[in-house]
Amino acid sequence: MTNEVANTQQKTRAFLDRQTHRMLIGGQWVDALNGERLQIVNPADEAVIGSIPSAHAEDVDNAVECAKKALEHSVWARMRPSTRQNLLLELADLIERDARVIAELEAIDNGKSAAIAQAVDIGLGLEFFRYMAGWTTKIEGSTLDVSVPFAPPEADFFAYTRREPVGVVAAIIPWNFPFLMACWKLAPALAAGCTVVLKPAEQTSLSALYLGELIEEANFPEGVVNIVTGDGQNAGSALTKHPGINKISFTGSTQVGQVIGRAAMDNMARVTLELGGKSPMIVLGDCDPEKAAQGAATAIFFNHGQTCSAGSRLYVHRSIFDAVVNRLAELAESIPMGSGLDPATEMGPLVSQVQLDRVCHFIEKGREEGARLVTGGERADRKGYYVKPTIFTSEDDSLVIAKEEIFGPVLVAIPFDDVDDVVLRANDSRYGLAASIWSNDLSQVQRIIPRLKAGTVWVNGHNMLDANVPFGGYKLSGVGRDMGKQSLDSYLETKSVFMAL
Ligand code: TXE
Repeated sequence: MTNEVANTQQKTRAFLDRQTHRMLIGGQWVDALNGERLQIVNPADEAVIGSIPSAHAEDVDNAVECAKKALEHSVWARMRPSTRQNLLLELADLIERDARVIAELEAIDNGKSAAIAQAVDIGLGLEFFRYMAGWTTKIEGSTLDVSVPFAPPEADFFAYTRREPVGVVAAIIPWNFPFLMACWKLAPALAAGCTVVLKPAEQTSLSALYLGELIEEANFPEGVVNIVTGDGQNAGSALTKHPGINKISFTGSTQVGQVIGRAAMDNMARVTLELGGKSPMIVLGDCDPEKAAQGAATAIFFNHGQTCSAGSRLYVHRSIFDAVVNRLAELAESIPMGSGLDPATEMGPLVSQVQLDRVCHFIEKGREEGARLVTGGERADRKGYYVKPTIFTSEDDSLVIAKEEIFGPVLVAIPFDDVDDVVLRANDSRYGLAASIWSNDLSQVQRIIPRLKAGTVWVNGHNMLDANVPFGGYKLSGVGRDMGKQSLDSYLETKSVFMAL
C-alpha cells in the first residue's frame, strides 16, 4: 500500500485495497474475457495502485446485449415513471452519503483536490441526479390538430406524439471530471428510461466503478447500467461501432469526437458530443484589475487547466493589461500545490505522464514561438505529474499556444485596444465552447453576447454550471447539449401517432 492510499478513510481504503478491480456487466462483476488488464497509476506519486479489466469487443457485445435485454424485457421497461424517479433520488442520496469516499477516489485516480472534488464534482453530480429525477414524471408529448389530405371530408383524425426512450446508450467519458461526467450521461439517460453501457476513461475508472456499486445498492434492475472499463482503441471503438447502440454520448477530444460521429452515422445512432475548447475571456477597460485577475486565475487554473471550458485565452484591454497580468502572476505563484488528499491543496498533478508530456510540449512551443513567459513554464521539482501554473503574454494570438487546446495550467494573455476587434479575435477559433466577458458596462456586454460564437457566455464569472442550464459547444466543440431539459430530450425519440376515428 502506498502512503497516499494509506492516507484515505476506511471505506476508500477498503475499495482501493481490492487492487484487482472488476467491471459491471448484466449485474455481475467480471473480468475481461481475455483476462487483459490496465494499470491504475496515482498521478501524485506515480505509484501503480491496482488494475482494471481491459475490455475488448467480446466484452462490449455482452454489455450491449445485457443493456438491450434490460431495455426490452426487464421490470425497467415497464417501470412507472415515479418509481424510476425514486430510484434516481435513492442513488443521489447514496452518492451524498459517500461523497467523501468518491472524492478521495478522484484525488487518487485523477490527482485533483478531494476537498474541491467533494464540493464541485460530487456536489454537482448528485444535484444533477436529483434534477433529472424530477423530469422522469414530466415527460410529455403533444396532441396535434391534423387535416389529412385525400381523406373523405367526414373522416375524423386525431394525432399525438409520444416521447420514448431512445434505447441503449453508449456513454464514453474522459478523465478530467470522471465522476461528474458519468453523472452528466447517466442521469438523463436513466430519467428517460434508457439503459446504458458506460465506458469511463482508462486513466480514471475508479469512481465510475464505485458508482456501479451504489447503483446496485439503490436496486436498479440488473443490466440497466453496465460499466465497461478499457481503452479507446479496443473498448471505446467497439462500443461506438456496435449496431445495438441507439445513442452515443461522448465527452472528450475533438479528434476522437469526429471519429465517433462518423461511426455513429453508420448505425444512425443519435449523438451528443462535448469536445474541446479554447475559451476566451474578454476583460474590458472598466473592469477592476483585481477582480479580473482573480477571475482569470480561477478560469484557467481550476482543475489544473484540465477543463474543456478553461479560460485559456485572456484578452485584456491594454489600459489595464499590465495590472491584471502582474496580479495574476502573483496569484499563480501562490496556488498551493500538492497531493489531492492534502486539504491545503488547490492544484494537484496532471492526470498522467502523457498529459504532462503534452502540456510541457506546448510550453516549449510557446517559448520557441517567442511568447513572453511571465511565470511557471516548467514541471515542479517533485515526484508526480506536477506542472507549475504558467502564464505567457503575446501580442500575437495566431501562436500555436493561443490556438490549440493545451488542457493544462497554461494561459496566454493578449492585450487589445478595440472591442469590435477583440470579438472577431475571440471568434477566430475552430472551437466555440464557452467565453466570458468581464465588465460593469452592461450595454456593452449585451452587445457582445450575441456576437460570440460560443455555447455558453459567462458575464463577470467563468466555469459557472447549473443542472438546469444546457452546456455544449458551437463549431468543433461539439454537437448537442449536456445538462438541462435539452439533455433529457436528446435521450428521447418522438413517435407520432395518427388515429382515424
Ligand atoms: O482524450 P480522448 P485524451 C482533450 C484535451 C486532451 C486531449 C487528449 O485536449 O489533452 O483531448 O485527451 C475514449 N473510440 N480532451 O486522449 O482520447 C477514451 O478511452 C471510442 C478534452 O484522453 O478523446 C476516453 O474514455 N472511444 C475533453 C475518452 O474517449 C475512444 C476531455 C476520451 O479520450 C476512442 C478529455 C475511440 N477511437 C480530453 N479513443 C473535454 N471536452 O473535456 C479514445 N476514446
